[in-house]
Amino acid sequence: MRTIYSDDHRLHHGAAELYRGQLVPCFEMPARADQVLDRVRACGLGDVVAPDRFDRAALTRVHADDYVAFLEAAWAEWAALGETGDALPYVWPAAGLRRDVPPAHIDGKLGFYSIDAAVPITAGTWTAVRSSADVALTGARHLVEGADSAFALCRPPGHHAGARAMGGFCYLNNAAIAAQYLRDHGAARVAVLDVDYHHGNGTQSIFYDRGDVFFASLHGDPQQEYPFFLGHADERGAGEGLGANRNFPLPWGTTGAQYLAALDAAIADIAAFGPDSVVVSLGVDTFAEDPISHFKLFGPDFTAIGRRIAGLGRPTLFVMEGGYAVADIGVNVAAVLTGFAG
Ligand code: 5XA
Ligand code: ZN
Repeated sequence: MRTIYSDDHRLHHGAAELYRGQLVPCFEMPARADQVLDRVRACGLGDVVAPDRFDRAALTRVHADDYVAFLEAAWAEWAALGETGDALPYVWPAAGLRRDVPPAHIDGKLGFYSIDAAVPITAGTWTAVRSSADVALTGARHLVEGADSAFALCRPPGHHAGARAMGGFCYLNNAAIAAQYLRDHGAARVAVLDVDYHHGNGTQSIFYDRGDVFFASLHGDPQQEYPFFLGHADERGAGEGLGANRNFPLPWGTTGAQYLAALDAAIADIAAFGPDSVVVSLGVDTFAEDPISHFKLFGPDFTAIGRRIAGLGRPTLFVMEGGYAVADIGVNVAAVLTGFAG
């Protein structure tokens, strides 16, 4: 299996995030991708290749044009204020406030185009974000060209980013962009399977009313876990997408066996949908020692996840999402990929 990777990810390194009332170093850091790359190389998974460059139009197939324009210009607008630290939102158009008038000031734009404050924008963020999407698109192109699998080592991650909002360390939704690319290049039906610890709210919302892209997610129950406001079991899709969305909210403390039972159900749904290709939002923050998560998965469980996904027998693109136990992230990601590759 080929890995697609770009050093550009290093250009994005937020200084701090708000976590339980304190400013702490960002959990989402460059060392994560370095660890994964090292392990992928060490285990001989396959070639590591650089991404191709794709047109902006590939991004606006799933993201609103004004949102992409905001991301492109955000750092310049922030720096024009004389600021040198990270740009962060601090005010949001919640219930009772107007959403129909996008603000002109960067402080207002940051809140208008975000769901939370876990999205620092630095001088290099847009370059890294754009490259991360190119990494996913290149992986999708490999599938279109006949590969049976590819690993897009994306950073920053993407599954919390909606059509018009960033959040949870995510700016562009790499998995959704890749799924749309597959749809646009011959796949009539695509399934996105999200095995990150957190619900992929962005991916769900992008495809919620579509019957051509099935979305299944296993995640911490939003009653007790981020992103809190999406990811319940009764969200089954809308309109033409009714029945093409499946959530498996799981409680804190979920073990490998419990997780794999839910995964079997998700995979059965995907098999019944009959996708031409599968995109996996691959987060390993389900690991028992992850610092911000509460599941109890260990190494063999990750191998089992890969094996079960392989059982679908479909061309599969793995897209890197979360995982913050930095010393173990590479081993856990490699376990999924080698489990898949057999
Ligand atoms: O998959 N999403 C994440 O790992 C980020 C969660 C951010 C919580 N503040
Ligand atoms: Zn996550």
